[in-house]
Amino acid sequence: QIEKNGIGRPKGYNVSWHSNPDIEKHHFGHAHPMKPWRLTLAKGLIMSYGMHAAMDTFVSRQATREELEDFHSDEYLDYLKTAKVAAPIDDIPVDFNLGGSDCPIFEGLFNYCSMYAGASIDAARKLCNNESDIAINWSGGLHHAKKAEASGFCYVNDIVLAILQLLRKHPRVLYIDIDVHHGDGVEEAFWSTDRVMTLSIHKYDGLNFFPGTGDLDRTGPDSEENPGAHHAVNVPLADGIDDEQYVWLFKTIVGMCVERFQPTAIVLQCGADSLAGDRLGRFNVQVQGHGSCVSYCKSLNIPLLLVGGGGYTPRNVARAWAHETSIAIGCDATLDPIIPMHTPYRQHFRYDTIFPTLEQILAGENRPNRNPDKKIREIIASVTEQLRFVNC
Ligand code: TV1
Ligand code: CA
Ligand code: ZN
Repeated sequence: QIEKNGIGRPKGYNVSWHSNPDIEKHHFGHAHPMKPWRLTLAKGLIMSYGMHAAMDTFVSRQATREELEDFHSDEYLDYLKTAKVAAPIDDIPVDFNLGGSDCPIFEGLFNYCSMYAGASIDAARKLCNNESDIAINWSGGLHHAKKAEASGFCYVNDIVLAILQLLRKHPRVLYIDIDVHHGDGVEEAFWSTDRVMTLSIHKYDGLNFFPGTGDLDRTGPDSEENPGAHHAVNVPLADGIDDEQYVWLFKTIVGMCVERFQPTAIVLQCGADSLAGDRLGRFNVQVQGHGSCVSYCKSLNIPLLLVGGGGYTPRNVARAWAHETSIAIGCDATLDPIIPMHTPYRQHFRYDTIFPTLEQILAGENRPNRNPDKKIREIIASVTEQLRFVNC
């Protein structure tokens, strides 16, 4: 293989980047928080640092109907494919939960869904073939979609489809979800198997915050006869958690899950709505802390699939996913934190660094930390107890 130029790509360590500019052009509609355009911003930043030269880059393709049917029902896919754009009617129940304000029907919807799913499937296959050590799809990570239902801005569950690919080669897959929302769709899909352990860290208030599930005692099916028992790990948090607590919690819990479950592949959903200053999120995690979760997973030396997810303040989404790309390829220590002058849309970043201070990010807004250390220790104790029942 031709030696790549640029930024110190270690020999024999392959990172693949799966994306397609077609995905970025779709619009969910006026005022909708999900903006596929954030992927353009992230890609511009990744490329202005020259990071694409250190990866195998692939223009992803649409998932085939057959591939989508690995998880989704025929009737749902038919409807998704033929659904016509109509005037939005807020919060009126609609077929397959399509067409409301969260999951609108927009121009090119089916194309959008099959493209981001195709990228995650391709990425998973690269890991199965041992052609990549880390595979990345920032357009994926849409963790709420169900077998026959759209939910929370997600229509097709690319994560479930990717994990199903990994399970062809891998006996055990660990799914980790750092999006601020509960990864309910992935959890539900693998609820009854002991070949996938799901771990989601999220805001949970038992009531209002979407999707309203993911309490600590939701650990899997109740029956001990069911192989999925104890294989769902949920970490509910309150507003304002900071880097120090989040990274401590992440490393402790992921470390324990890896030790007990011995995964042979890991999927990390890097939802960037857990960052401070997110339009929908409630945490005070910074780009550095978010990235530490990626570093930790990389350090385990287990095939790793990185997908995107939520993230509703585009400049911070781009910062996080560019930083995490640099961690994947191992050039993070050499990146200049000052955003390169020739970066497209550079003015959108507001501050010219990848790592703005918390004060800069919050711009006067105050979000007190409602997570006492004692509460974090209780969560760790509870998960420790749960994992005693996991044996592989
Ligand atoms: C159109 C225009 C849609 C403005 C949706 C925030 C909007 C939201 C909008 C919104 C919004 C949600 C609910 C309420 C359930 C509904 C990608 C009873 C300012 C992975 C999905 C959150 C998160 C859905 C997705 C949530 C992900 N929050 N403005 N909608 N109904 N939906 O609460 O996990 O990040 O907010
Ligand atoms: Ca989560
Ligand atoms: Zn989210």
